[in-house]
Amino acid sequence: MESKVKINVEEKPTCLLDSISSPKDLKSLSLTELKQLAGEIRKLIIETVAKNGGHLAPNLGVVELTLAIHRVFNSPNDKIIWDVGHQSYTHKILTGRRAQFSTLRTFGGLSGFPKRQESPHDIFDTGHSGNSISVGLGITAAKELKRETSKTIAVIGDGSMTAGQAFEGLNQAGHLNKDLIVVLNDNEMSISQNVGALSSFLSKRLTGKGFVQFKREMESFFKSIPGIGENLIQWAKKSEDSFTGFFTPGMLFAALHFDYLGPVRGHRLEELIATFENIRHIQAPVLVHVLTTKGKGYPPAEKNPSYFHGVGPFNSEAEDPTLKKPAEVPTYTEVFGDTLVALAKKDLRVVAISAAMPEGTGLNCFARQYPQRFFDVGIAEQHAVTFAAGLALEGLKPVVAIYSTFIQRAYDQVLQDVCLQNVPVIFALDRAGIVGEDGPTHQGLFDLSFLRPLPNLVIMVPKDERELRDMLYSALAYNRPVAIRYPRGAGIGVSLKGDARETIPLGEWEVLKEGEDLVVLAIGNTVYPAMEAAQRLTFEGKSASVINARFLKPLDEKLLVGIAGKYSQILTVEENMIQGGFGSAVMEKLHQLRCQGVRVRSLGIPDCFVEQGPSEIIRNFYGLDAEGIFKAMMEELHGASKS
Ligand SMILES: Cc1ncc(C[n+]2csc(CCOP(=O)(O)OP(=O)(O)O)c2C)c(N)n1
Repeated sequence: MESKVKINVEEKPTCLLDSISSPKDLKSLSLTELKQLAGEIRKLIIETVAKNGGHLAPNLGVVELTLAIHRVFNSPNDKIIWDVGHQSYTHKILTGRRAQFSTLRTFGGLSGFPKRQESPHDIFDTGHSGNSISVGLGITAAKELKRETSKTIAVIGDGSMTAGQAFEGLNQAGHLNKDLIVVLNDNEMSISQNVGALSSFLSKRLTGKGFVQFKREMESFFKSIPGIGENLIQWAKKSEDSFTGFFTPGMLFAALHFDYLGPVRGHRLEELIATFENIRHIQAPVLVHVLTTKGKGYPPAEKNPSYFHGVGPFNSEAEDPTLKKPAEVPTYTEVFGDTLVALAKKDLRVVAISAAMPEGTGLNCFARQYPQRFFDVGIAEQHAVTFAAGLALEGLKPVVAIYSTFIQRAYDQVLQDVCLQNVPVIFALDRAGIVGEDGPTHQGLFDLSFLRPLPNLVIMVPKDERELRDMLYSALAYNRPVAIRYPRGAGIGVSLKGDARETIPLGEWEVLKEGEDLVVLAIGNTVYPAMEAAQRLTFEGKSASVINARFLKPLDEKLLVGIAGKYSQILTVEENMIQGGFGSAVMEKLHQLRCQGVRVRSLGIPDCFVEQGPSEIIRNFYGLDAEGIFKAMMEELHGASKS
C-alpha cells in the first residue's frame, strides 16, 4: 500500500497547467511538457472565450510564441509589451492569473487586455494598435540611463505594423541603436485580411511561387553535380536565411538599422526558443519575424479567423459555431451599412473609407457592391481622415467609418485637414458611448467633448436607428464636415419602413413630451430611457418634458431659450464624459445667453475611466438608465442633490 502512494506522489500531474504559477515554472520543463502545456492552454482559452466572449483567434495564434518568450526571458524584469493587447491571454495564464481566468472580461473580473493594476507582468495598458515599439523604446532608453540591463520585447502583429506610429518607433529605435527586441507576429491578418503594400511585401517572400520554384531548380542543379552537390545543398540551406532576408523583409528592417531574423515558424516551440536564446545577448535593435496561424488549434477559427477575431459567447461543440439565428432588431452598424449602400446607389460621389475594420463598421456590403469606391487604408486613422479630405477636395462625398475610440488617433487631422478646410467629410463614429466588455481602452466616451470645439463641424447623435438613417441622408445634404456618433449593438427596434427623411433642419431639436415640473434634455441612446423615466414620474404625480437634443452642434438656441424661460430645472443626459460634453454645452450656452434662474444638472460619466462589463450594468452603475434618470429627476424635484 505504502509504495503505491509513493508512486502516485512522484507522478507528474496530468494537468501541467496546475503546476504553473509564474513564468519561472516554465524554465525546467522539457519540450514535450511545453507542448503539452500549449495544448492545455488552448483548451482553457477556447472554453473560457466560448463562455465569456473575447479575442479567440489572435490568442490561439500566439500560444507557442508566448510560451517561448516566457521560457527564455525573465518577466517582469524583462519587459514584454503586447501591442493592442488582445493576444495576451496565454501571458495572463502563465503569470499567475490562471485561477481568475474564468472571470475574463466580466464586471470586476480579469481584463481582456494587459492591465498594470492586475499584475507587474503587464507593462502597459494597451488596446489601440501600433504603440508597443514606442513604449518599448522609451523603457529601453530609461533603463540605459539608469544603467540597468534587462531586455525589452515588443510583440506586434502585421496588422498593427500598418499603423504609422509603429514606423515612427522603428525609425527612432534604429537611429538610437537601442537594445530593443521587436517580435513581428505575422499571420497575414488584421481583423480581416491585412491590406497594403507592406503586407504584400512581408508575405511575398514566404508564399512567392517564383522563390519556391527557384529553390527547387537550384537544388536539382546542385544534386546533378557529382561529388560536391550534396555539400553545396547543405551550404545553400545554411545561407538561405540571409539570402531570402536580404531580398525582402530583412532589407526593409535592415534599412531601419534592425537586425532581422526570420521567418521563424511560430508554432514550433524548439525553433522559437532557439531563436530567442540566440538573440537575447544582442544589445542592438533586433526584429524577429514569426509566422503564426490565427485561430491555430481550433478548426472553425482557423477557417474563419475574422469571425473569431473577437466574438461573443458561442457553442464550441457546434459543427459550425458561426451559424446563428438572425437577430430581430438590426444593429446600428447594419443600418449604417445598408443606408450607405442605398445612398451610394443614388449618388455616385459617395465613397467609403475604413481603417482596417470593414466588418466592424458595417462597410463590408458597401465594399462588395462598390469595390472601386471603397478604401481600406489599414490601421491608419490619421491617414484615413486626410485621405478623405483629399477626396472631398475633388468633389467626392467621403464617409469615414471609424469607432469613436479610434478617431481619437486622428484628432489633428479632423481639426486641421477637414474642419479648417471646411470640406464635406462625414464621420460615422460607431461604438460611441459605453462599449462593454473591452473596457477603458475601447469606451467611446470622449468624442462629444473633443469634437465640440471644432469650428465648421456639425455633430449629430441619433436617438434610434431610423434617425441614424435620416441623419446620414441629411449629412450629405449639409455639404460640410459632419460627425454622427451612435452606439454599439442593436437599435431600438423602430420601423425602418418608408423613405428616409432627406434633411433634418440643421440644429433643430425634437420635443418628444411636454411636462410641467422639469425638462430633460437627452442626447443619443439616453433619449428612450429618459422617456421611460418621465413616464414613471407621472405615477408620482409629476411631469417632465423630454427633448431629443439630436444636434450637439449647432445647439437649438431658440428652443433652449424657451426652455430656460419656462423651467427652473434642467436635467441633461448623455453617454459621454460630463466634462466638456453635452451638459457643458448647454450650461455654456445658457450662460452666454444670460439665461439666469435655471439650474442645470448633468448626468454622464464623471472624471474617471470606465471599466469593463456588460453595458447594462455599467449604465446602471453610472445612473444612465431609466432608473438612474428617474432617481435624478426625483432628487431634483425634491431638491436633494445638485451637481
Ligand atoms: C488604433 C486602432 N485602430 C483599430 C483597432 C482595432 N483593431 C484591433 S485588433 C486589429 C487588428 C490587429 O491585427 P494584428 O496586429 O495583425 O493582430 P492579430 O489580431 O492579427 O493577431 C484592429 C484593426 C485598434 N485596436 N487600434
